Amino acid sequence: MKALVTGGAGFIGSHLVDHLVSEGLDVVVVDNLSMGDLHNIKHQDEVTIYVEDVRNEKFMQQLLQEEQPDYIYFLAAVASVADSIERPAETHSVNQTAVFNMLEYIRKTNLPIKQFLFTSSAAVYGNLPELPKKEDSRVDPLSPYAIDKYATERFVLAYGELYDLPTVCVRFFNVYGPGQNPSSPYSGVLSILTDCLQNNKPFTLYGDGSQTRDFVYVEDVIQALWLITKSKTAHEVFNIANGNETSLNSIIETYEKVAGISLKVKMMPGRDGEVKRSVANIGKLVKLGYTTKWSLESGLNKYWEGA
Ligand code: UD2
Repeated sequence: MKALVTGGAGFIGSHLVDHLVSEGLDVVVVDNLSMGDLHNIKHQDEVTIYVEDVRNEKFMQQLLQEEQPDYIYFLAAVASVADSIERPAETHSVNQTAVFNMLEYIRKTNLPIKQFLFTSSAAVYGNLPELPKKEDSRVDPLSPYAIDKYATERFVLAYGELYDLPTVCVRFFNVYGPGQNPSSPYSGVLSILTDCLQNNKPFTLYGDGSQTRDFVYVEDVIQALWLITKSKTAHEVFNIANGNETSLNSIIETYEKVAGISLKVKMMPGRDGEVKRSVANIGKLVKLGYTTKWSLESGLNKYWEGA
């Protein structure tokens, strides 16, 4: 069995690649290294790696023909709400057009895939008051990022239904853990907090810290992705999260305790397009056998030990 992972050198992608290798799959990675780093992949010498952009349509078509993957995990993305507001056209070309082009090629060539998994985001739910978010909760995408993710989900699911392709979508909530790049202001808040605590840098807090998120440790995310693949699920959407709502203030406090360091905080106004509260109902994933192995505290401890 062969798996193609786009964005396979990125934070979540590289953990997935290592897991797929350990499950005995042949793994092919495409990554333009815009945020990713090949060193993230532990099993580098057992993986076929292409440093390319998923927007290179010719290249992607040739790759699919030559490699004939059974599983495709589409993780390549401009993975930030704030970044999508700065660069909406570029975000769109990666987060929607590149995925669409691949689906279209699979359809036209009848490529015999076993599962096409698209990674969407909790951003699609926006700021509607119903909590926790279920996969069939109303959506209200507020940013170019969220709109692209939601529209692409619809393409992925419609292609699945209309052309009988085994497609599935997942909505990541706030994933954290080793390998998350802290270098961009759009990086995950926990990678930035880790960098600040480690290097005695001031942390910029956007808003008053009362915004909430559902933080999930990357190993649990990989568990979820692999369960979805093993279950041969198609035409479905799954939340991938921990199922707990935590405010930014509370995560800062917990992380300060874990690290035994007190953080210097600089306050800034909240970011545009931001979601105020976010927490998932993970019941659908639990039905597939998902159990969260990492609480926020144990996940942060593990992350801090390895940092
Ligand atoms: C996450 C995802 C994004 C999208 C979104 C869906 C990451 C990196 N991004 O965005 O791709 O799926 O969820 O809702 O996982 N913050 C600070 N200071 C900082 C950085 C962040 O205060 O230096 C705040 C930020 O304004 C936000 C919270 O921390 O309120 C979490 O920020 P984030 O960038 O980690 O994730 P989020 O939820 O904006």
